[in-house]
Amino acid sequence: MGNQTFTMIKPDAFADGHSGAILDMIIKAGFSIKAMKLLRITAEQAGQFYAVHKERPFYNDLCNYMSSGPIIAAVLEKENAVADFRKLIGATNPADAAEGTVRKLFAKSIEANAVHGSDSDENAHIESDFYFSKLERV
Ligand code: IDP
Ligand code: MG
Repeated sequence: MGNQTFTMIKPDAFADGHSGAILDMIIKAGFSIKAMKLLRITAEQAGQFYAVHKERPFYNDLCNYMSSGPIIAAVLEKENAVADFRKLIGATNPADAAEGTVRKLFAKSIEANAVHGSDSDENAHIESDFYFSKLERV
């Protein structure tokens, strides 16, 4: 059971002013923030991050969307972090997300779905290392 996961507050949620509410939910759910930054990525960088999806029909749109405005990237710590965070954010498609989840509350569509959450311990490490150096973590 891993104790870290990686998240992004995506461009739609940041632009709509939901970052504070989302971070509040994350902290109240028992996650501690180990690294965090506000940044804007290029479509090429988004393409690298989401390379696993490059054969999917939504890949190009996703890369353009993720580079369309500022995002907040963060490393979070909690026992069972990956699974507990996926539960907190809800299903990819907000139409399927459970009541009270971040995506149910703040996602606009299956693409603009407010937040990212890693899907495995291995990917949590890879994704955290994509955004943060050792010196940027507490
Ligand atoms: P996840 O973020 O819940 O892990 P993934 O299947 O890994 O979902 O997809 C990565 C991201 O790609 C999603 O969060 C969403 O922004 C976007 N996405 C996934 N499926 C679709 C789709 O069918 N249409 C448009 N965008 C999608
Ligand atoms: Mg995923």
